[in-house]
Amino acid sequence: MALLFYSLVDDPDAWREALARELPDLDFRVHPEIGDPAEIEVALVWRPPAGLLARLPNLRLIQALSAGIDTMLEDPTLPDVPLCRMVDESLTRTMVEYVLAQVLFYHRDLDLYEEQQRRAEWRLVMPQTAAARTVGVMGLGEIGRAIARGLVQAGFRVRGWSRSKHAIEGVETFAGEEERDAFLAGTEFLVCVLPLTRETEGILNARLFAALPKGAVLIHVGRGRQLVEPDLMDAVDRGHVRGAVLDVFATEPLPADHPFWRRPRIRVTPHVAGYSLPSTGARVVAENIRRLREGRPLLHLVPRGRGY
Ligand code: NDP
Ligand code: OXD
Repeated sequence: MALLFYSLVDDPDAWREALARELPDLDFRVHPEIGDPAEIEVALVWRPPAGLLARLPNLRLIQALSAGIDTMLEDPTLPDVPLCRMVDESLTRTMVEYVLAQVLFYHRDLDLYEEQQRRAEWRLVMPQTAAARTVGVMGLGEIGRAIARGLVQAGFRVRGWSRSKHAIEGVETFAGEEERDAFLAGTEFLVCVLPLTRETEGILNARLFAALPKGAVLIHVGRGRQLVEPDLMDAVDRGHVRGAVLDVFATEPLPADHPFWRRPRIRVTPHVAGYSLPSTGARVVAENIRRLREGRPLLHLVPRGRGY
């Protein structure tokens, strides 16, 4: 069986080695060295260019290297074969670490001290306890639930919002449009870990920022097009939003002349919040290939109509 690997961010050699340990007979081909397209049955991909997968006439499985599959679903030529997301312990763990690091950064007022340092200003701010802070997580899926649990363990008051209602120990949960403003009203630190869909595109907008308490912080690790960029800059400039850390952008890489790079109180990271290590991710991919071969149900199959 031949597999086609396409990614501009993942290391093909590391994935080849990790998959060879699981499936020694797998014919691992790295784009653009496809060979005979008719031999490719599995595509292991991160944001493949539109049209690439349609060139594989015998494709049986599209396995994403990512949790988000939004760009693939936007490809009108995407073959009608099973599409599976990445759900992997290293991806989840790195996301939890990233969000915890950012929440702790603002919780311990490190943004204020960065600004004070620029003015050589020595001024102490009494720290709050974590228990006095409320962190709200938008999206309670594989990753959002783990983030919420990690925040509970770190001592924060945690609430979460999703499409359907969830029960998570120690987390106050909200669901749907009707409960969104109630969720936002009590949220000091807002974490967005939603998938990009028609419903979530542009969700981080002026109306949402206005529903947050003054001085709220945004930690955005979902998808760039969920954010209405001018609305965030306006909310930050007015001081309604204290600061934002953005890991995802409508255009990636973020262009060098984009205002976010130099905007006070907006921090940028290059889509690094989460990543799937080949050592753990390959086990997930190999399991799905075994299931495909044996005709068993696939893991993390994306329902096409749902969009995530
Ligand atoms: P899941 O599909 O497991 O979870 C998605 C969650 O979002 C679910 O709780 C779902 O609700 C909720 N949701 C979807 N649509 C809506 C809506 N309209 N209103 C309210 N809630 C909604 O995804 P993951 O947790 O695995 O990943 C989430 C996203 O995180 C990815 O799609 C990707 O965009 C982003 N990501 C970013 C990374 C980075 O490095 N920055 C790395 C990994 C992921 P319900 O539970 O009711 O279905
Ligand atoms: C993902 C991502 O969705 O890396 O996994 O953004």
